[in-house]
Amino acid sequence: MKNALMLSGLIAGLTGLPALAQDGLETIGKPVDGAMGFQPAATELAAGIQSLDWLILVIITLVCVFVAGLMLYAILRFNSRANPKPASFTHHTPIEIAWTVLPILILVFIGSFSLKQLFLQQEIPEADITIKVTGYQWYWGYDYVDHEFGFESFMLAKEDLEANGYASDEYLLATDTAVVVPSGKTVVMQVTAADVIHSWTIPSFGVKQDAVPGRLAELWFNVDEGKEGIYFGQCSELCGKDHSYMPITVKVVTQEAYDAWLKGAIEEYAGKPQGFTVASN
Ligand SMILES: [Cu+2]
Repeated sequence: MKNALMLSGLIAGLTGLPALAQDGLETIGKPVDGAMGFQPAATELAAGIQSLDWLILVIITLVCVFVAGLMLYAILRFNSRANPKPASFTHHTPIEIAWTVLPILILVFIGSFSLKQLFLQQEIPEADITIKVTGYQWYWGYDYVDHEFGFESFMLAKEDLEANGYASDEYLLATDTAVVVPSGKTVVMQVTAADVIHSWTIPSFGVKQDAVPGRLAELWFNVDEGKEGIYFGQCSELCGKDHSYMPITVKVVTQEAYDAWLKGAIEEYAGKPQGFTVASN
């Protein structure tokens, strides 16, 4: 069965691009009805963001409980019936120092974790694969710059989902062509736009980057090995009337499946052969 799947993936990779490597790929990164919390983390970045979220959730819960407790205590202990003769002092230096220093310490503590995450996201490592993504009203264009080919990616209509191997609840998420990347490799996306500001994101990867016309921003991700599957995202910057209809589909495959897909894509889109290296490498 597995061999058959691999074979069909290989054939699909060599013959028709849209159906490529879809066979046997599980949909991992998509919103689920009624669910709370994050989509499953597929990268170190997403895992880091999610644990940071938990840490901050614990801290703000403690702060809220503490402040609410103080208020309750003040209401019960110092109302006019329980405390008919109120104290008349206006300043209390030790308390003022405490309520200044304590929040500073809490914020520095949070900052020491969140800055680490920010630097991890924003310091772009050396790329194994570079893909330029361009936002258009209302679709995405992808260029595999190492091999000098590119394609455009449009949302699939409801009636075309099944024929393309997607479930009916993947309407507004699935696209006719998908970004294909191998797991365990550093992918750098160069993000820009051709008309208005869009935003490229995959929640499960923990990445989101505004696509601004005339600017080239970068994001990176490296999907954990063993987490091959289909991941969805949606344009995340209001960009006009069809903003809701320019989703993002990323297929994460094994290195072998990627190589097979790349070979087909290079032929189909007349790109540079595999093994072609950019001058700077
Ligand atoms: Cu957009």
